[in-house]
Amino acid sequence: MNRPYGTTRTHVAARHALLAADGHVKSHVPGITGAAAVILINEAMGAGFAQLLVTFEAGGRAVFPASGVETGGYFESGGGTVAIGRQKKRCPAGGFFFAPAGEAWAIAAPKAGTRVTLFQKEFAPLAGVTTPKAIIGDAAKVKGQPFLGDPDARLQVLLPDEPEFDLAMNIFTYQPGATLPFVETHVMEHGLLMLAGQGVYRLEDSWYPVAAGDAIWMAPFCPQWFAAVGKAPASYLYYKDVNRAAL
Ligand code: UGY
Ligand code: MN
Repeated sequence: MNRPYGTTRTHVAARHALLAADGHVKSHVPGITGAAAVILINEAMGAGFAQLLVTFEAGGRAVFPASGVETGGYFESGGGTVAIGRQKKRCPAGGFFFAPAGEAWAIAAPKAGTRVTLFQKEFAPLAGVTTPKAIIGDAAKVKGQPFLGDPDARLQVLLPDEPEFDLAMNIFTYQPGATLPFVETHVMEHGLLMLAGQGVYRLEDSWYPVAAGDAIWMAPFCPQWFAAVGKAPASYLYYKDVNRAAL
């Protein structure tokens, strides 16, 4: 949609942000070549994690050495080969992966135009608990469960909800008219990408119209609520920090 000069739906507040695609600006990210990489959310915004959108050209690559950072990735479209340590698999659209801290990982041989969202965070080890393992999977094989009993709001939990994982990556799909059942306020932070459809997102005391392609940051304790609006289902991919002590 063409917007009048000087306007955008993008809004960056102290504890939440809506980032519409019309404002995207590429960054050079070490390790990513042959691709347009946009850093949508990171510490400079006030977040405890980073969210990147990478659009690959044919022959593009992402090559990251082992470090203290863990990465969750999701192929929104296209496809590519993911290698984590000794695991290697072709991911189609809907493919996802988790590369734990301490393991090198790469995306190679992407189809031209492949869009991948990356969530990255410093791993927080938990005393007495083993470190999480690498995962390469396909969201099409993860069944959506009714959220708090609502069959019209379904949640796909892509990574195991086990104490070793401090990062969750989920897909929420709402039938038209379905909503989050209440205004959530929680310590966990979110980074989100609208994958399909449209709706209204409440963030703190503001309500935003949102649609596929929008990204959202919700700081810890940001009151949040969503209603799917329109004739087609709405879905979003989101990040959440999980399974760690309060203090
Ligand atoms: O997992 C969640 O906290 C999820 N219900 N939040 C959200 O969709 N904004
Ligand atoms: Mn939430």
